[in-house]
Amino acid sequence: MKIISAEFVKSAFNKSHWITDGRPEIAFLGRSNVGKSSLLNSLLGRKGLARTSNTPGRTQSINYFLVNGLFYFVDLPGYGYAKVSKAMRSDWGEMAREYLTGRSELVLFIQLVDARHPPSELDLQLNDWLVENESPHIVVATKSDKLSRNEIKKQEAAIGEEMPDSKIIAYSSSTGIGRDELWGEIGRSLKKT
Ligand SMILES: Nc1nc2c(ncn2[C@@H]2O[C@H](COP(=O)(O)OP(=O)(O)OP(=O)(O)O)[C@@H](O)[C@H]2O)c(=O)[nH]1
Ligand SMILES: [Mg+2]
Repeated sequence: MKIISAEFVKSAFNKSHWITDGRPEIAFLGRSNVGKSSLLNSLLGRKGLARTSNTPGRTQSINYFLVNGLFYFVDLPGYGYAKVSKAMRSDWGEMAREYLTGRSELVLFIQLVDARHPPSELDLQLNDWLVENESPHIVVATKSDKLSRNEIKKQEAAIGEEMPDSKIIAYSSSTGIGRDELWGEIGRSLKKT
């Protein structure tokens, strides 16, 4: 897809801030620090559009980015960041659940996992949830620039064994591996709307 425009629209801290113009949405989900905001920037070819950081928990709100005036990329806060308080962790659960179940605008869920490690318990829970709800989704194994080609193959197979009902794409926001393939999937999901 040719990116003609990509702009940050707003941050939502509660339901009353959610966007209501009905444009289709693509959501980025995954544990804190896995690389959601980086993936979004990499797909759009705009380095600093979504804020990224080495500090887990950078993205605390639901952030909307309008692409080509046609659809939204939705950057969600990460889960599983141990250092935030218990209350904040359950807030994530509630806010995410509410968002993920209540949005007919969502045409594709992009679940990120770290290509270097086996999926965590929370990764598997989210994946189960996506599969059970028959939510259109893709699993993106990111940071694969940290692995050799052989290791990528191995990890893809290992993740595939744990998430047998999901398509898996190896990705790197640093090198752009997997970018064309992922755009293909995004394009297809938008055509269905
Ligand atoms: N080498 C490498 N580093 C990456 C990649 N993607 C993200 N990173 C790094 O990982 C760190 C976290 O990236 P973010 O994009 O901020 O992660 P996030 O999932 O948005 O994190 P939260 O907003 O805290 O949930 C940053 O230091 C990024 O530079 C990648 O594909 N390769
Ligand atoms: Mg982020």
